[in-house]
Amino acid sequence: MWPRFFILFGLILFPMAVLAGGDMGGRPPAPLAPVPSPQQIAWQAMETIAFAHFGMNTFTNREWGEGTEDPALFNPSAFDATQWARVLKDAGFQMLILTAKHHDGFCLWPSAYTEHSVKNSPWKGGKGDVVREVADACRQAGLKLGIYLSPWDRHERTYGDSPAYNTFFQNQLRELLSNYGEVTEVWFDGACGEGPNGKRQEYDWDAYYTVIRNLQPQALIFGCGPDIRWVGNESGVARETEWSVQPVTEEIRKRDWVGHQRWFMDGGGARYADEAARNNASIEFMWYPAECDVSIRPGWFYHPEEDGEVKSLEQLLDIYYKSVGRNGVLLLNIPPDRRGLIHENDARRLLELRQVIDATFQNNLALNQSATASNIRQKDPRFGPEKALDGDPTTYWATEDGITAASLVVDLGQPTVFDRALIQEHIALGQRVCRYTIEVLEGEAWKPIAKGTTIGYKKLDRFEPVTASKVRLTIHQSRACPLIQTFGLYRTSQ
Ligand code: FUL
Repeated sequence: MWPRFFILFGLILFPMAVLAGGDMGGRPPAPLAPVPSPQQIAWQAMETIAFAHFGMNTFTNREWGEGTEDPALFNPSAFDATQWARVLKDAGFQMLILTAKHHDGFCLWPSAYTEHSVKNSPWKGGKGDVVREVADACRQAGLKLGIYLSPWDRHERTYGDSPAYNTFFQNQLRELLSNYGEVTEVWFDGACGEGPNGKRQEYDWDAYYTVIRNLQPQALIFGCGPDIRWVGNESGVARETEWSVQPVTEEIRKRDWVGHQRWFMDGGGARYADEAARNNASIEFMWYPAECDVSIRPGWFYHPEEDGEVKSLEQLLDIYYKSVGRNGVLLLNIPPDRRGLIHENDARRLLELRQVIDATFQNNLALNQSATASNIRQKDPRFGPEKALDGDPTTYWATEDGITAASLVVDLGQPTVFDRALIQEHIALGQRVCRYTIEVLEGEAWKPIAKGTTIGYKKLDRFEPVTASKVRLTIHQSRACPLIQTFGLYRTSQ
């Protein structure tokens, strides 16, 4: 009887159960559309990206060039892309986005389609290629490469003559996307002016996207593009409510990127479902995460008079908490100087920033502590609350389908001091949480220490140091059953 049962179980019932969707347990939650692509997930996990505004403006001490500058002015005295890569890598960046061409049209690579480039500069006798050296240095240091190519070009004669300029622009894109290895992000700026003949350029965005998708299918397109959105300001700060789930607006459909930018400046990123989805079930949504750009100095380009105006550690930390800590990616600009180096002041500040971030988040006080939850998906330990504390990004605490309010209690075992909390959703299956609270148990009563709305990839909360042994995370509202990948508690060293 028993041996026969084991044979029946082993050969038939167990495989059937596995095939049915779980190893004797419940089914994993279904994805909640829209979900990110694998490239969008990897991009978000970079958390901090460096931006380098370098070009003609570096030598003319301007922010926007006219396009009439003499290429002879471009002449860095000690250009060294390996120094950039070393500093940025040590500062924890995962990618560098370089301004291959800014609005003045001067190209940092020897483009075959214009004379306005490094090839007519004295630097390296006209044989230099900044894009090549930066691409090589990044690859060697293990940094990804992104390219900023300004659609607005104040030098190019064909600008404003739409079809001719569109061909020119696609040719430049082809050069950059064919000759420098893998490009992970293509950054399209929204600034745009009149052409020399007074006409306005009609950009052929779809043709540009086709070039990118053909040559670098894994690359993400920022800004005037479908994959990553501008957060809506240039201070590096996301909103307290920041959805990666966004309505596909008329502006996006029509490629009206100016109107689209206005939407985000007006707070579009916060408005996902609150107004749109609930009032209009037929609305279409897309995964559209926010990138938060800001410069470490007042200007985007290097100006010697700003050497003393590098943002303070406190300012940069605040930006970090308000970008990475609010479901955004931080794109921090560090403009190389006239030598062609990252200035010492900027390099020092970047390292200080990284040291504080690492020191703060290296020791998760909730890691592998015991936990209980008000609801566990089909009572299956694979979805238990301890999965939010195991440090494993592939596992998460999940509730039953239809349970959109629930709480998790961590038992730290002893009174513990902390002043930072970290929450992550398992975004591969969609962004869900709309509202949450974190509380500590004081005597018999739960006392709130942080409240928030969206979580998404990562939410960081700062509060005064508190001592507690029991901490509760309550999800009050969620688009579907919440999937909490990480709940962490930390103490700053300061
Ligand atoms: C803006 C540009 O006009 C600035 O010069 C800078 O490149 C910034 C990142 O984007 O729109």
